[in-house]
Amino acid sequence: MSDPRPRLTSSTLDRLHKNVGAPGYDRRKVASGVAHFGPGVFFRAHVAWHFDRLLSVDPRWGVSAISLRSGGLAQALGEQDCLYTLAELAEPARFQIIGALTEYVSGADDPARALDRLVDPSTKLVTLTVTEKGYCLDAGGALDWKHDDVRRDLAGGGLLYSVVGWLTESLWRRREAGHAPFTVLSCDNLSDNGPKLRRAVIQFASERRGPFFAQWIENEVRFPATMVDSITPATDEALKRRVAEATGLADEAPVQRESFTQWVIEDSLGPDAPDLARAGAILTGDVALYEQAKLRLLNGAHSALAYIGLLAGQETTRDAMAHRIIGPFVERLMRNDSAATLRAGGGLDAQAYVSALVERFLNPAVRHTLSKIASDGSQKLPYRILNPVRDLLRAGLSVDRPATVAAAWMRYAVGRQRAGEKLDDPLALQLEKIAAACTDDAAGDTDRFLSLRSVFEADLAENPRFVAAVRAAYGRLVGDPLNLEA
Ligand code: CS2
Repeated sequence: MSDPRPRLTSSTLDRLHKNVGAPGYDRRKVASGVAHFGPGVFFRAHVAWHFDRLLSVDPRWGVSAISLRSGGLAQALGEQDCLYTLAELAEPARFQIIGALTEYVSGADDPARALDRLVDPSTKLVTLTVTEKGYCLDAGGALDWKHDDVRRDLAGGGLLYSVVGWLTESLWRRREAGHAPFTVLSCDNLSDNGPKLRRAVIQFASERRGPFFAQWIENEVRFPATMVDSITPATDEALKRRVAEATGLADEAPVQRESFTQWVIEDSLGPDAPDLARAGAILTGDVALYEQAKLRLLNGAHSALAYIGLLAGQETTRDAMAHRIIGPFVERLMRNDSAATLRAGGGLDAQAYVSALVERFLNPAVRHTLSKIASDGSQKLPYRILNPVRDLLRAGLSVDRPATVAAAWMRYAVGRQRAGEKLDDPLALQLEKIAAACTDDAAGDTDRFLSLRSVFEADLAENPRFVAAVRAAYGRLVGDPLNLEA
């Protein structure tokens, strides 16, 4: 511990500086009604913040955080009574202590404790932020039976690895114990996240425990779709210093996010569910409308800024958005291409949405690194860029700009490989192999990448318009990373 200030704990809360928000409820009375998989920064800055608000009016909805891997924040949060600081990146910044976590359990190190929590009848809701790759789905969105974690969980060796394995096992035990199931709320950037997870769990449960149990899940368990949104840069040492100065207490697990936050939830949480509308969530029958706009406009633009920006030597989303060539290109991608693929009706003003995004990307208070967004491209591109490409092709519209983003991702992979830097992607090995074989010949190189069926399904990889557009864009980028349009 380098910071000389006292550590943030329940007993130091009275030493917080004025103007720092603290839990407005008695934490000793809080019960764990929620279990959460994937307690990374996004969860702590967004999902847990909503429950923190709810706890002021209803103490049943504290959150047990379960990490799927070892280590992580167990020690830091353990030493802080599971308290941490949220820095809201406005001008001026606001700081608030979040008290919604009741415990932090490493599912890998202490699986029995994690399972007990999931099976406990007081756990009514299981939320997840495990990123796209955490769902173990194939390119078509179905459960990937070849995935190592799925295979190991199917074999049933005792330990659990995949999210579908954890959910199936805990639902099985609840049913055996005569407890009602929990509701499962996926909070990741996947289109149709709830229904996709539901299908995967039902398929897995049928193989693992038989069709009768799968049928029980189908009839009894709710998997509402959700859309989550708040730009959440990673925690770094600068944030820790800033938080300690502003609050007067040292915190080893603070998080930061922009002020904007949105949680849209399908209005089918069932009885006995937290009243998340009271915490600021939007409950609606039409999550798809919000989710499509968010994935294609915000996340699509993010990936474009990341790959193109990194090729051109930029560091943050703000740098890339403010760049005289990249910014206007990404704005055209949003306004002309992605927006044209959004479902009509529903009252969403896509152009106003884009204008708000441009402001958010340019927010000087937010330092969001492109390298973080660039990770896991093989998992992100299909939702953000390739699904819109399908719609553009169907409508007979140009796919040049989204194809440029796909080509920039390929060039990014080649560049990392040549620089001897590892790719942060579940397909890193395959991508590095492809990148190593690349010679800067547009046709040969793009063919290699397009042969990755788990990213480019045959409908795209064999579509002459898409292939031609990717080749042309790749060829332009080889010569000049800013040569974005013909
Ligand atoms: C980003 C998202 O890292 C990424 O891929 O695009 O985390 C993005 O910041 C959030 O979805 C915003 O809500």
